[in-house]
Amino acid sequence: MSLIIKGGTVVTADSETRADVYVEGETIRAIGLDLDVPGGTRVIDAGGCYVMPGGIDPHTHMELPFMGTTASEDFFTGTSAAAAGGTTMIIDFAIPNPGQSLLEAWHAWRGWAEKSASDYSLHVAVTWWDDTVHAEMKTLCEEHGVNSFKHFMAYKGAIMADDEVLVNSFTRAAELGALCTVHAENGELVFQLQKRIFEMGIHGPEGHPLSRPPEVEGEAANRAIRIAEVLGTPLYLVHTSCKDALEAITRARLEGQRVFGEVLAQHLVIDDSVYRDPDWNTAAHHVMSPPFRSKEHQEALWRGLAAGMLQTTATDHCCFCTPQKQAGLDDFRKIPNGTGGVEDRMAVLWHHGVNTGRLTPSEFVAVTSTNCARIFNLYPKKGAVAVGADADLVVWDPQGTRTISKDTHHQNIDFNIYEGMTVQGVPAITLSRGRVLWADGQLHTERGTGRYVDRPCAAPYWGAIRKTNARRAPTPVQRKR
Ligand code: URQ
Ligand code: ZN
Ligand code: ZN
Repeated sequence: MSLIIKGGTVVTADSETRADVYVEGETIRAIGLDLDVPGGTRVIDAGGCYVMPGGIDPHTHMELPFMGTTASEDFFTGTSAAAAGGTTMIIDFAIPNPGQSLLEAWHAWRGWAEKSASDYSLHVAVTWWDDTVHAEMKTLCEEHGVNSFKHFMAYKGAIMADDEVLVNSFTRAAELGALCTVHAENGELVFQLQKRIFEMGIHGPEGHPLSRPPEVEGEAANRAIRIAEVLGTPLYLVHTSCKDALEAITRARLEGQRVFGEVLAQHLVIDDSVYRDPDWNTAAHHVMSPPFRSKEHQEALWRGLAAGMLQTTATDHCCFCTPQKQAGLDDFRKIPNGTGGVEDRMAVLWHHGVNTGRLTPSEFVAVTSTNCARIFNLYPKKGAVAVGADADLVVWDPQGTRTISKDTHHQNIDFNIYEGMTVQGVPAITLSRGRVLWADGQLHTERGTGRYVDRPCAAPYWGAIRKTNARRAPTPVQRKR
């Protein structure tokens, strides 16, 4: 099957060009004007629109078992909602319980993800340590296309990685040429502050942000960065939510350390006033970690994103419906942490980023797709409008508008954190490897058409670990007896 996307402006991370895009089967075959295409080629009219790489969301948790329940969005409904929003690939997480085989967890998540409607890959979390973890990290890298290992520095008593796990895992990842990623919050501080806040009689969702202030994230971000620096491991900080963590990333990057930062779309536009909403359910639906911050942090995050100190945007899509959130009715510590957003990320970033002048269309492509593809070694198969790349494309209508609502979204959750937000700039058509998943305001997704995407180690984008490699190997002092 062949199709040509005609009349659009192709936007890549580097340029904007008036050009048509010809797709044969699953692959982009030609880009240019006056292309000579076979008879019977399907024509997609992109007049007045941009043609961009499909979004890649490097941080989702479809059907995650967590805090005594399971996230309500599964891999089919989640990748379908993603397509409705212009995102054509997700990177989710296989998260073993402490003591559980990493390989076993990876296989379990692979099974759940089979139903995906678009392509996916899996980070693997290191939640404990012994020789089997050391061995399985190598197997995952060499035989299962894993090049990134996640470490939760929060969630004490559950999946928290302490310094011993961090040092062992970062060391192993450096040997394997893999990237380490961290959820940077000091889990011990959170645990103690939660207890202290609860004992002060604060039991509602307003207690959540009080127990994890920006300093708690800043400390962990800096600690992870310093450990990675000493061990020579490239590091990626997920959901950077505050100035404290951004400053740690900026310092490291300016000193030549290979550190990457991710910011969630929601942390850029929603502030912590949500936790004082008089409606318990509304406040609880915003309980996620790190929490929403005061407005000053948002402007700093926008500047960090535009300045290239933060490279990717994500959603941490981890949905819990109202009855699930109500597990914490009497104790905010029991509210399952997570929000939705996989469908809204691109439009929210275009409206608040491009329409305001904070981001150019090319920078938008970089932070929603291309940078992620380069960091996780998917480029140029993914994250590119280039001959030979997968035809993961979005025809973006900069004039189209949408008012975001739980009543009209395609996400399997009974709440939307962007409820009532009207955005200008929406996906008109979304294609995954040449297959139309979204058009005319309708989903055309099918269970199981998504594929697992291998991510080889030693991504060229990580480059030499400049600062650490500069350290000379220590030598013993020769002493006379
Ligand atoms: O911490 C995460 O990234 C997972 C458990 C989703 N929940 C959240 O609050 N961010
Ligand atoms: Zn996290
Ligand atoms: Zn997460």
